[in-house]
Amino acid sequence: ELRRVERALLSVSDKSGLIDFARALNRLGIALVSTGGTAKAIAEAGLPVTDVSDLTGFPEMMDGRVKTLHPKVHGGLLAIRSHPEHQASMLGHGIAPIDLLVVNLYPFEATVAAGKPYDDCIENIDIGGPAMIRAAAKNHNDVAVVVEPADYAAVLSDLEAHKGATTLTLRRKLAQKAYARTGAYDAAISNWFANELGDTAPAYRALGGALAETMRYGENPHQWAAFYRTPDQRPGVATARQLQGKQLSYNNINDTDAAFECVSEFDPTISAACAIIKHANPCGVATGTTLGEAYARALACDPVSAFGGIIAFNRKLDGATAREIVKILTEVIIAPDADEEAIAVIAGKKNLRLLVTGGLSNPRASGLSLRTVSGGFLAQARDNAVVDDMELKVVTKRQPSEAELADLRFAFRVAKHVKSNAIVYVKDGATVGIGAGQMSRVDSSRIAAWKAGEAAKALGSTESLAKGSVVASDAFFPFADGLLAAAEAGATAVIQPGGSLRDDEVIKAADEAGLAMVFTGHRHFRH
Ligand code: 93A
Repeated sequence: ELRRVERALLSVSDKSGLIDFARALNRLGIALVSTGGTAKAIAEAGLPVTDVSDLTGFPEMMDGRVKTLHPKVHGGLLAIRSHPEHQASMLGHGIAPIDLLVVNLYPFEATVAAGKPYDDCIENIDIGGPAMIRAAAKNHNDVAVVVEPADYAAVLSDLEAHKGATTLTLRRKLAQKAYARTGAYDAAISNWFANELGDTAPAYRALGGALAETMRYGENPHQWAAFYRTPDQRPGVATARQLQGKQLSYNNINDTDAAFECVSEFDPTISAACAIIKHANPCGVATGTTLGEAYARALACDPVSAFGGIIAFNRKLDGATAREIVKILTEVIIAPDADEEAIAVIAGKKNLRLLVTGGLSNPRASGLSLRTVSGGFLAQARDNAVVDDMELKVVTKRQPSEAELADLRFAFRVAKHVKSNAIVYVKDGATVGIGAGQMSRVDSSRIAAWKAGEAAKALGSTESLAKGSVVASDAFFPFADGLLAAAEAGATAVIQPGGSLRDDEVIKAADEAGLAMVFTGHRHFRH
Protein backbone atom coordinates (compact mmCIF):
# COMPACT_ATOMS: atom_id res chain seq x y z
CA GLU A 1 0.00 0.00 0.00
CA LEU A 2 3.01 2.31 -0.20
CA ARG A 3 3.10 4.39 -3.38
CA ARG A 4 6.33 6.00 -4.55
CA VAL A 5 5.93 9.54 -5.72
CA GLU A 6 7.83 10.14 -8.98
CA ARG A 7 5.96 13.20 -10.17
CA ALA A 8 3.91 15.90 -8.54
CA LEU A 9 1.61 18.48 -10.04
CA LEU A 10 1.40 21.74 -8.14
CA SER A 11 -1.21 24.39 -8.89
CA VAL A 12 -1.90 26.73 -6.03
CA SER A 13 -3.49 30.12 -5.61
CA ASP A 14 -2.38 30.40 -1.99
CA LYS A 15 1.37 30.17 -2.45
CA SER A 16 2.27 30.20 1.25
CA GLY A 17 4.71 27.44 2.14
CA LEU A 18 4.96 26.51 -1.54
CA ILE A 19 8.67 27.04 -2.07
CA ASP A 20 9.79 25.13 1.02
CA PHE A 21 7.47 22.30 0.09
CA ALA A 22 8.63 22.26 -3.57
CA ARG A 23 12.25 22.30 -2.44
CA ALA A 24 11.67 19.32 -0.16
CA LEU A 25 9.90 17.42 -2.95
CA ASN A 26 12.79 18.19 -5.28
CA ARG A 27 15.25 16.93 -2.70
CA LEU A 28 13.34 13.65 -2.60
CA GLY A 29 13.87 13.34 -6.35
CA ILE A 30 10.28 14.14 -7.27
CA ALA A 31 9.71 15.84 -10.65
CA LEU A 32 7.57 18.97 -10.49
CA VAL A 33 4.91 20.01 -12.99
CA SER A 34 3.05 23.23 -12.48
CA THR A 35 0.63 25.84 -13.84
CA GLY A 36 1.56 29.41 -14.83
CA GLY A 37 1.89 31.41 -11.65
CA THR A 38 2.90 28.46 -9.53
CA ALA A 39 5.55 27.35 -12.03
CA LYS A 40 6.92 30.86 -12.16
CA ALA A 41 7.28 31.02 -8.39
CA ILE A 42 9.02 27.64 -8.27
CA ALA A 43 11.36 28.52 -11.13
CA GLU A 44 12.24 31.82 -9.49
CA ALA A 45 13.33 29.89 -6.43
CA GLY A 46 15.80 28.10 -8.68
CA LEU A 47 14.03 24.76 -8.72
CA PRO A 48 13.46 22.68 -11.86
CA VAL A 49 9.83 22.68 -12.96
CA THR A 50 7.91 21.68 -16.11
CA ASP A 51 5.10 23.93 -17.33
CA VAL A 52 1.79 22.17 -17.58
CA SER A 53 1.44 23.50 -21.13
CA ASP A 54 4.57 21.59 -22.09
CA LEU A 55 2.84 18.51 -20.68
CA THR A 56 -0.48 19.03 -22.45
CA GLY A 57 0.86 20.54 -25.66
CA PHE A 58 -1.68 23.33 -25.28
CA PRO A 59 -1.11 26.83 -24.02
CA GLU A 60 -3.04 27.97 -20.99
CA MET A 61 -5.92 29.75 -22.66
CA MET A 62 -9.08 31.80 -22.15
CA ASP A 63 -7.68 33.77 -19.23
CA GLY A 64 -6.52 30.53 -17.65
CA ARG A 65 -9.98 28.99 -17.70
CA VAL A 66 -8.48 26.06 -19.58
CA LYS A 67 -5.07 25.02 -18.36
CA THR A 68 -5.18 21.63 -16.71
CA LEU A 69 -8.39 20.29 -18.24
CA HIS A 70 -6.62 17.75 -20.43
CA PRO A 71 -6.32 13.94 -20.66
CA LYS A 72 -2.57 14.17 -20.04
CA VAL A 73 -3.40 15.62 -16.65
CA HIS A 74 -6.58 13.73 -15.81
CA GLY A 75 -5.30 10.46 -17.28
CA GLY A 76 -2.18 10.80 -15.16
CA LEU A 77 -4.32 11.32 -12.06
CA LEU A 78 -7.03 8.75 -12.73
CA ALA A 79 -5.21 5.77 -14.19
CA ILE A 80 -5.21 2.74 -11.95
CA ARG A 81 -1.54 1.82 -11.89
CA SER A 82 -2.10 -1.94 -11.64
CA HIS A 83 -4.80 -2.07 -14.31
CA PRO A 84 -3.48 -3.50 -17.64
CA GLU A 85 -5.92 -1.56 -19.82
CA HIS A 86 -5.24 1.67 -17.97
CA GLN A 87 -1.52 0.97 -18.43
CA ALA A 88 -2.04 0.40 -22.13
CA SER A 89 -3.97 3.65 -22.49
CA MET A 90 -1.22 5.55 -20.75
CA LEU A 91 1.43 4.07 -23.01
CA GLY A 92 -0.69 4.51 -26.14
CA HIS A 93 -1.37 8.18 -25.48
CA GLY A 94 1.86 9.21 -23.85
CA ILE A 95 0.28 9.85 -20.45
CA ALA A 96 2.67 9.83 -17.50
CA PRO A 97 1.40 9.15 -13.98
CA ILE A 98 0.95 12.02 -11.52
CA ASP A 99 1.40 10.58 -8.02
CA LEU A 100 0.97 13.69 -5.91
CA LEU A 101 -1.43 16.55 -6.55
CA VAL A 102 -1.03 19.81 -4.69
CA VAL A 103 -3.88 22.21 -5.37
CA ASN A 104 -5.57 24.99 -3.57
CA LEU A 105 -8.43 26.73 -5.27
CA TYR A 106 -9.10 30.18 -6.66
CA PRO A 107 -10.07 32.26 -3.62
CA PHE A 108 -13.79 32.36 -4.33
CA GLU A 109 -14.84 32.77 -0.68
CA ALA A 110 -12.31 35.55 -0.06
CA THR A 111 -13.41 37.36 -3.24
CA VAL A 112 -17.03 37.28 -2.07
CA ALA A 113 -16.06 38.30 1.45
CA ALA A 114 -14.13 41.27 0.06
CA GLY A 115 -17.34 42.46 -1.57
CA LYS A 116 -15.91 42.23 -5.09
CA PRO A 117 -18.21 42.73 -8.09
CA TYR A 118 -20.24 39.95 -9.67
CA ASP A 119 -17.84 39.28 -12.55
CA ASP A 120 -14.85 38.98 -10.23
CA CYS A 121 -16.72 36.40 -8.17
CA ILE A 122 -17.59 34.42 -11.28
CA GLU A 123 -14.00 34.51 -12.51
CA ASN A 124 -12.90 33.14 -9.16
CA ILE A 125 -14.94 29.98 -9.56
CA ASP A 126 -12.25 27.37 -9.99
CA ILE A 127 -13.10 24.59 -12.42
CA GLY A 128 -9.83 22.88 -13.24
CA GLY A 129 -8.69 22.75 -9.60
CA PRO A 130 -11.72 20.92 -8.20
CA ALA A 131 -11.72 18.60 -11.21
CA MET A 132 -8.15 17.55 -10.46
CA ILE A 133 -8.77 17.32 -6.72
CA ARG A 134 -11.77 15.05 -7.22
CA ALA A 135 -9.90 12.92 -9.75
CA ALA A 136 -6.89 12.44 -7.49
CA ALA A 137 -9.08 11.75 -4.46
CA LYS A 138 -11.05 9.13 -6.35
CA ASN A 139 -7.78 7.47 -7.27
CA HIS A 140 -6.35 7.78 -3.74
CA ASN A 141 -5.29 4.15 -3.91
CA ASP A 142 -2.45 5.40 -6.12
CA VAL A 143 -2.42 9.17 -5.75
CA ALA A 144 -2.03 11.57 -2.81
CA VAL A 145 -3.87 14.88 -2.91
CA VAL A 146 -3.14 17.96 -0.80
CA VAL A 147 -5.65 20.82 -0.72
CA GLU A 148 -4.15 23.18 1.83
CA PRO A 149 -0.69 24.33 2.93
CA ALA A 150 -1.42 23.15 6.47
CA ASP A 151 -1.00 19.56 5.25
CA TYR A 152 2.40 19.98 3.59
CA ALA A 153 4.25 18.97 6.74
CA ALA A 154 2.28 15.75 7.22
CA VAL A 155 2.85 14.75 3.60
CA LEU A 156 6.56 15.46 3.85
CA SER A 157 7.00 13.43 6.99
CA ASP A 158 5.14 10.51 5.36
CA LEU A 159 7.37 10.78 2.28
CA GLU A 160 10.53 11.05 4.37
CA ALA A 161 9.57 8.13 6.56
CA HIS A 162 8.89 5.87 3.57
CA LYS A 163 11.71 6.75 1.17
CA GLY A 164 9.64 9.00 -1.05
CA ALA A 165 6.42 6.98 -0.82
CA THR A 166 3.05 7.70 0.78
CA THR A 167 0.94 5.36 2.90
CA LEU A 168 -2.64 4.39 2.07
CA THR A 169 -3.71 5.65 5.50
CA LEU A 170 -2.51 9.13 4.68
CA ARG A 171 -3.89 9.05 1.12
CA ARG A 172 -7.31 8.09 2.44
CA LYS A 173 -7.32 10.87 4.99
CA LEU A 174 -6.26 13.32 2.33
CA ALA A 175 -9.02 12.09 0.00
CA GLN A 176 -11.62 12.69 2.69
CA LYS A 177 -10.32 16.22 3.19
CA ALA A 178 -10.28 16.77 -0.53
CA TYR A 179 -13.98 16.06 -0.97
CA ALA A 180 -14.82 18.11 2.11
CA ARG A 181 -13.02 21.00 0.47
CA THR A 182 -14.67 20.71 -2.95
CA GLY A 183 -18.06 20.20 -1.25
CA ALA A 184 -17.64 23.32 0.87
CA TYR A 185 -16.37 25.23 -2.15
CA ASP A 186 -19.44 24.40 -4.23
CA ALA A 187 -21.71 25.15 -1.27
CA ALA A 188 -20.10 28.59 -0.99
CA ILE A 189 -20.74 29.21 -4.69
CA SER A 190 -24.34 28.05 -4.41
CA ASN A 191 -24.93 30.20 -1.34
CA TRP A 192 -23.46 33.20 -3.08
CA PHE A 193 -25.79 32.68 -6.03
CA ALA A 194 -28.72 32.22 -3.67
CA ASN A 195 -27.90 35.46 -1.95
CA GLU A 196 -27.61 37.27 -5.29
CA LEU A 197 -31.02 35.91 -6.25
CA GLY A 198 -32.66 36.59 -2.89
CA ASP A 199 -33.27 32.85 -2.63
CA THR A 200 -32.99 31.48 0.88
CA ALA A 201 -33.32 27.77 0.38
CA PRO A 202 -29.79 26.41 -0.13
CA ALA A 203 -28.34 27.86 3.06
CA TYR A 204 -30.31 25.44 5.16
CA ARG A 205 -30.40 22.42 2.90
CA ALA A 206 -27.37 21.18 4.76
CA LEU A 207 -29.54 20.77 7.85
CA GLY A 208 -31.75 18.28 6.05
CA GLY A 209 -34.68 20.65 5.68
CA ALA A 210 -36.95 21.00 2.69
CA LEU A 211 -38.28 24.45 1.93
CA ALA A 212 -41.90 24.52 3.05
CA GLU A 213 -42.62 28.17 2.36
CA THR A 214 -41.03 31.56 2.19
CA MET A 215 -42.44 34.14 4.55
CA ARG A 216 -43.08 37.82 3.97
CA TYR A 217 -40.37 38.59 6.50
CA GLY A 218 -38.61 37.26 9.57
CA GLU A 219 -38.66 38.35 13.19
CA ASN A 220 -38.59 41.91 11.86
CA PRO A 221 -39.69 43.29 8.49
CA HIS A 222 -36.13 43.89 7.26
CA GLN A 223 -35.21 40.21 7.66
CA TRP A 224 -36.01 37.63 5.00
CA ALA A 225 -37.39 34.33 6.29
CA ALA A 226 -38.38 30.87 5.19
CA PHE A 227 -39.78 27.78 6.84
CA TYR A 228 -38.16 24.38 6.35
CA ARG A 229 -39.54 21.01 7.16
CA THR A 230 -37.29 18.19 8.34
CA PRO A 231 -38.02 14.49 7.85
CA ASP A 232 -38.96 14.30 11.54
CA GLN A 233 -42.74 13.96 11.37
CA ARG A 234 -43.81 14.60 14.97
CA PRO A 235 -47.26 16.23 15.31
CA GLY A 236 -46.70 19.94 15.61
CA VAL A 237 -46.67 23.20 13.76
CA ALA A 238 -44.60 21.87 10.85
CA THR A 239 -46.98 19.04 10.04
CA ALA A 240 -50.28 20.65 11.10
CA ARG A 241 -53.15 21.26 8.72
CA GLN A 242 -54.22 24.88 8.62
CA LEU A 243 -58.01 24.93 8.38
CA GLN A 244 -58.36 28.66 8.03
CA GLY A 245 -56.81 32.09 8.49
CA LYS A 246 -53.97 34.15 7.08
CA GLN A 247 -50.54 32.75 6.31
CA LEU A 248 -48.51 32.19 9.47
CA SER A 249 -45.67 34.61 10.02
CA TYR A 250 -42.20 33.74 11.27
CA ASN A 251 -43.09 34.77 14.82
CA ASN A 252 -46.42 32.93 14.63
CA ILE A 253 -44.69 29.67 13.73
CA ASN A 254 -42.14 30.10 16.49
CA ASP A 255 -44.81 30.90 19.09
CA THR A 256 -47.19 28.19 17.88
CA ASP A 257 -44.44 25.66 18.26
CA ALA A 258 -43.73 26.84 21.80
CA ALA A 259 -47.44 26.64 22.63
CA PHE A 260 -47.98 23.18 21.23
CA GLU A 261 -44.79 21.71 22.69
CA CYS A 262 -45.87 23.05 26.08
CA VAL A 263 -49.45 21.77 25.99
CA SER A 264 -48.24 18.39 24.71
CA GLU A 265 -46.73 17.83 28.17
CA PHE A 266 -50.24 17.28 29.52
CA ASP A 267 -51.78 13.85 29.09
CA PRO A 268 -55.22 14.40 27.51
CA THR A 269 -56.59 11.25 29.15
CA ILE A 270 -56.01 12.81 32.58
CA SER A 271 -57.19 16.37 32.00
CA ALA A 272 -57.87 19.00 29.40
CA ALA A 273 -55.04 21.55 29.11
CA CYS A 274 -54.48 24.91 27.53
CA ALA A 275 -51.32 26.99 26.99
CA ILE A 276 -51.41 30.63 25.91
CA ILE A 277 -48.15 31.96 24.49
CA LYS A 278 -46.71 35.38 23.79
CA HIS A 279 -43.18 35.94 22.49
CA ALA A 280 -42.47 32.22 22.87
CA ASN A 281 -43.22 32.33 26.62
CA PRO A 282 -46.35 31.00 28.30
CA CYS A 283 -48.51 33.74 29.80
CA GLY A 284 -50.90 31.14 31.17
CA VAL A 285 -51.07 27.35 31.32
CA ALA A 286 -53.89 25.46 32.98
CA THR A 287 -55.67 22.15 33.21
CA GLY A 288 -59.40 21.68 33.65
CA THR A 289 -62.18 19.16 33.32
CA THR A 290 -63.06 20.75 29.97
CA LEU A 291 -61.05 22.73 27.45
CA GLY A 292 -63.25 25.71 28.20
CA GLU A 293 -62.36 25.57 31.87
CA ALA A 294 -58.66 25.10 31.09
CA TYR A 295 -58.79 28.09 28.72
CA ALA A 296 -60.53 30.34 31.24
CA ARG A 297 -58.02 29.46 33.94
CA ALA A 298 -55.02 29.91 31.60
CA LEU A 299 -56.40 33.29 30.54
CA ALA A 300 -56.90 34.40 34.14
CA CYS A 301 -53.17 34.06 34.83
CA ASP A 302 -52.32 37.06 32.67
CA PRO A 303 -55.29 38.36 30.67
CA VAL A 304 -53.41 41.48 29.60
CA SER A 305 -50.53 39.59 27.96
CA ALA A 306 -52.84 36.96 26.47
CA PHE A 307 -54.30 39.56 24.12
CA GLY A 308 -53.12 38.70 20.58
CA GLY A 309 -51.66 35.46 21.82
CA ILE A 310 -51.39 31.94 20.55
CA ILE A 311 -53.44 29.19 22.13
CA ALA A 312 -52.71 25.48 22.22
CA PHE A 313 -54.95 22.67 23.46
CA ASN A 314 -54.28 19.02 24.21
CA ARG A 315 -57.75 17.84 23.14
CA LYS A 316 -60.16 18.30 20.26
CA LEU A 317 -61.39 21.89 20.22
CA ASP A 318 -65.14 22.20 20.90
CA GLY A 319 -67.65 24.87 19.98
CA ALA A 320 -68.18 26.23 23.51
CA THR A 321 -64.45 26.85 23.96
CA ALA A 322 -64.19 28.38 20.51
CA ARG A 323 -66.96 30.82 21.41
CA GLU A 324 -64.96 31.96 24.45
CA ILE A 325 -61.75 32.34 22.44
CA VAL A 326 -63.23 34.62 19.79
CA LYS A 327 -64.22 37.14 22.46
CA ILE A 328 -60.66 38.50 22.50
CA LEU A 329 -58.04 38.91 19.81
CA THR A 330 -56.09 35.73 19.21
CA GLU A 331 -53.58 35.04 16.45
CA VAL A 332 -53.43 31.26 16.24
CA ILE A 333 -55.18 28.23 17.71
CA ILE A 334 -53.52 24.82 17.53
CA ALA A 335 -55.10 21.59 18.74
CA PRO A 336 -55.03 17.91 17.85
CA ASP A 337 -58.42 18.34 16.20
CA ALA A 338 -61.50 20.60 16.09
CA ASP A 339 -65.18 19.68 15.88
CA GLU A 340 -67.55 21.09 13.26
CA GLU A 341 -69.10 23.59 15.62
CA ALA A 342 -65.69 24.95 16.65
CA ILE A 343 -64.67 25.25 13.00
CA ALA A 344 -67.89 27.15 12.25
CA VAL A 345 -67.33 29.55 15.17
CA ILE A 346 -63.72 30.25 14.19
CA ALA A 347 -64.83 30.81 10.59
CA GLY A 348 -66.43 34.01 11.82
CA LYS A 349 -62.92 35.38 12.45
CA LYS A 350 -61.36 35.51 9.03
CA ASN A 351 -57.78 36.20 10.11
CA LEU A 352 -57.61 33.78 13.01
CA ARG A 353 -55.59 30.73 12.06
CA LEU A 354 -56.80 27.32 13.13
CA LEU A 355 -54.31 24.47 12.97
CA VAL A 356 -55.01 20.79 13.63
CA THR A 357 -52.18 18.36 14.23
CA GLY A 358 -53.82 14.96 14.47
CA GLY A 359 -52.09 14.23 17.80
CA LEU A 360 -49.72 15.58 20.42
CA SER A 361 -45.97 15.95 20.33
CA ASN A 362 -44.38 13.27 22.50
CA PRO A 363 -42.41 15.17 25.15
CA ARG A 364 -40.14 12.15 25.66
CA ALA A 365 -39.22 11.85 21.99
CA SER A 366 -35.63 12.54 21.11
CA GLY A 367 -34.89 15.22 18.57
CA LEU A 368 -32.53 17.92 17.56
CA SER A 369 -32.45 21.52 18.66
CA LEU A 370 -30.45 24.02 16.61
CA ARG A 371 -29.47 27.63 16.81
CA THR A 372 -27.04 29.73 14.88
CA VAL A 373 -24.10 31.58 16.29
CA SER A 374 -21.87 33.89 14.32
CA GLY A 375 -20.00 31.69 11.88
CA GLY A 376 -21.60 28.41 12.88
CA PHE A 377 -24.44 26.70 14.61
CA LEU A 378 -25.02 24.85 17.84
CA ALA A 379 -26.78 21.53 17.94
CA GLN A 380 -28.10 19.73 20.98
CA ALA A 381 -30.57 17.00 21.89
CA ARG A 382 -34.14 18.11 22.45
CA ASP A 383 -34.96 18.60 26.14
CA ASN A 384 -37.05 15.47 26.50
CA ALA A 385 -36.82 15.17 30.27
CA VAL A 386 -40.22 14.87 31.93
CA VAL A 387 -40.81 15.56 35.61
CA ASP A 388 -42.88 12.37 36.01
CA ASP A 389 -39.76 10.37 35.21
CA MET A 390 -37.59 12.22 37.73
CA GLU A 391 -36.83 10.98 41.18
CA LEU A 392 -38.19 13.73 43.41
CA LYS A 393 -36.41 14.17 46.71
CA VAL A 394 -38.04 15.98 49.60
CA VAL A 395 -35.30 18.00 51.29
CA THR A 396 -37.28 19.92 53.91
CA LYS A 397 -38.71 18.89 57.28
CA ARG A 398 -42.16 19.34 55.91
CA GLN A 399 -43.40 16.88 53.26
CA PRO A 400 -45.53 18.39 50.50
CA SER A 401 -49.18 17.38 50.60
CA GLU A 402 -50.64 15.35 47.72
CA ALA A 403 -52.23 18.48 46.29
CA GLU A 404 -48.99 20.44 46.59
CA LEU A 405 -47.06 17.63 44.95
CA ALA A 406 -49.42 17.57 41.98
CA ASP A 407 -49.04 21.32 41.58
CA LEU A 408 -45.27 21.11 41.98
CA ARG A 409 -45.10 18.64 39.12
CA PHE A 410 -47.36 20.87 37.05
CA ALA A 411 -45.19 23.89 37.78
CA PHE A 412 -41.95 22.17 36.82
CA ARG A 413 -43.57 20.88 33.62
CA VAL A 414 -44.45 24.46 32.68
CA ALA A 415 -41.08 25.87 33.79
CA LYS A 416 -39.45 23.70 31.13
CA HIS A 417 -41.21 25.87 28.53
CA VAL A 418 -40.45 29.25 30.06
CA LYS A 419 -37.29 31.16 29.07
CA SER A 420 -34.66 31.20 31.78
CA ASN A 421 -34.55 32.39 34.45
CA ALA A 422 -37.97 30.81 34.88
CA ILE A 423 -40.12 31.07 37.98
CA VAL A 424 -43.63 29.64 37.86
CA TYR A 425 -46.34 29.89 40.53
CA VAL A 426 -49.12 27.31 40.31
CA LYS A 427 -52.35 26.73 42.18
CA ASP A 428 -54.83 23.90 41.57
CA GLY A 429 -53.41 22.93 38.19
CA ALA A 430 -53.13 26.44 36.77
CA THR A 431 -50.30 28.94 36.58
CA VAL A 432 -50.98 32.07 38.62
CA GLY A 433 -47.72 33.96 38.05
CA ILE A 434 -44.86 33.47 35.58
CA GLY A 435 -41.50 35.23 35.66
CA ALA A 436 -39.53 34.70 32.45
CA GLY A 437 -36.27 35.60 30.81
CA GLN A 438 -34.62 37.61 33.57
CA MET A 439 -30.89 37.69 34.07
CA SER A 440 -31.34 37.24 37.82
CA ARG A 441 -33.44 34.51 39.36
CA VAL A 442 -34.60 36.72 42.19
CA ASP A 443 -35.91 39.22 39.63
CA SER A 444 -37.90 36.44 37.96
CA SER A 445 -39.26 35.50 41.40
CA ARG A 446 -40.33 39.06 42.07
CA ILE A 447 -41.88 39.50 38.63
CA ALA A 448 -43.83 36.26 38.93
CA ALA A 449 -45.12 37.29 42.36
CA TRP A 450 -46.04 40.75 41.11
CA LYS A 451 -47.89 39.23 38.15
CA ALA A 452 -49.84 37.00 40.53
CA GLY A 453 -50.94 40.15 42.34
CA GLU A 454 -51.96 41.84 39.08
CA ALA A 455 -53.93 38.77 38.00
CA ALA A 456 -55.80 38.87 41.32
CA LYS A 457 -56.64 42.54 40.80
CA ALA A 458 -58.02 41.75 37.35
CA LEU A 459 -60.33 39.26 39.05
CA GLY A 460 -61.40 41.92 41.58
CA SER A 461 -59.54 40.27 44.43
CA THR A 462 -57.11 41.94 46.79
CA GLU A 463 -55.36 38.73 47.77
CA SER A 464 -52.54 37.74 45.40
CA LEU A 465 -53.13 34.56 43.45
CA ALA A 466 -49.74 33.44 44.75
CA LYS A 467 -51.25 32.95 48.25
CA GLY A 468 -51.29 29.23 48.91
CA SER A 469 -49.55 28.45 45.61
CA VAL A 470 -46.48 26.34 44.88
CA VAL A 471 -43.47 27.56 42.95
CA ALA A 472 -41.06 26.02 40.43
CA SER A 473 -37.63 27.23 39.43
CA ASP A 474 -36.05 25.92 36.20
CA ALA A 475 -32.60 25.87 37.81
CA PHE A 476 -31.37 25.85 41.39
CA PHE A 477 -31.74 28.85 43.64
CA PRO A 478 -28.13 30.01 44.07
CA PHE A 479 -29.11 31.92 47.20
CA ALA A 480 -32.02 31.89 49.60
CA ASP A 481 -33.26 35.29 48.35
CA GLY A 482 -35.29 33.99 45.39
CA LEU A 483 -36.86 31.34 47.55
CA LEU A 484 -37.69 33.83 50.26
CA ALA A 485 -39.28 36.15 47.69
CA ALA A 486 -41.52 33.21 46.73
CA ALA A 487 -42.39 32.44 50.37
CA GLU A 488 -43.19 36.07 50.99
CA ALA A 489 -45.54 36.06 47.99
CA GLY A 490 -47.41 33.20 49.59
CA ALA A 491 -45.99 30.01 48.08
CA THR A 492 -46.10 27.01 50.41
CA ALA A 493 -43.98 24.53 48.46
CA VAL A 494 -41.04 24.65 46.06
CA ILE A 495 -39.70 22.46 43.28
CA GLN A 496 -36.23 23.03 41.86
CA PRO A 497 -33.30 20.97 40.57
CA GLY A 498 -31.06 21.50 43.63
CA GLY A 499 -27.32 21.27 43.32
CA SER A 500 -26.25 24.71 44.46
CA LEU A 501 -23.18 25.10 46.63
CA ARG A 502 -25.51 26.81 49.06
CA ASP A 503 -28.22 24.13 49.02
CA ASP A 504 -27.89 23.81 52.80
CA GLU A 505 -28.54 27.50 53.27
CA VAL A 506 -31.52 27.40 50.89
CA ILE A 507 -32.99 24.32 52.61
CA LYS A 508 -32.55 25.97 56.02
CA ALA A 509 -34.38 29.06 54.79
CA ALA A 510 -37.17 26.86 53.42
CA ASP A 511 -37.47 25.06 56.77
CA GLU A 512 -37.57 28.34 58.66
CA ALA A 513 -40.32 29.61 56.37
CA GLY A 514 -42.27 26.36 56.83
CA LEU A 515 -42.00 25.48 53.15
CA ALA A 516 -41.94 22.00 51.69
CA MET A 517 -39.26 21.66 49.02
CA VAL A 518 -38.43 18.92 46.52
CA PHE A 519 -35.34 18.53 44.33
CA THR A 520 -35.68 17.07 40.83
CA GLY A 521 -32.00 16.59 40.03
CA HIS A 522 -32.79 17.89 36.53
CA ARG A 523 -32.48 21.39 35.17
CA HIS A 524 -34.69 22.90 32.47
CA PHE A 525 -32.73 25.83 31.11
CA ARG A 526 -34.28 27.32 27.98
CA HIS A 527 -32.73 30.31 26.27
O1 93A B 1 -9.56 28.47 -14.53
S1 93A B 1 -9.49 27.13 -14.04
O2 93A B 1 -10.69 26.60 -13.55
N1 93A B 1 -9.02 26.16 -15.19
C1 93A B 1 -8.08 25.24 -15.07
O3 93A B 1 -7.87 24.44 -16.00
C2 93A B 1 -7.26 25.21 -13.87
N2 93A B 1 -6.25 24.41 -13.51
C3 93A B 1 -5.81 24.82 -12.29
N3 93A B 1 -8.41 27.09 -12.85
C4 93A B 1 -7.46 26.13 -12.85
N4 93A B 1 -6.54 25.88 -11.87
C5 93A B 1 -6.34 26.68 -10.66
O4 93A B 1 -5.36 27.65 -10.93
C6 93A B 1 -5.83 25.97 -9.46
O5 93A B 1 -6.86 25.38 -8.69
C7 93A B 1 -5.12 27.05 -8.69
O6 93A B 1 -5.95 27.66 -7.74
C8 93A B 1 -4.76 28.08 -9.72
C9 93A B 1 -3.26 28.17 -9.84
O7 93A B 1 -2.92 29.01 -10.92
P1 93A B 1 -1.42 29.60 -11.10
O8 93A B 1 -0.52 28.45 -10.94
O9 93A B 1 -1.40 30.23 -12.45
O10 93A B 1 -1.23 30.60 -10.00
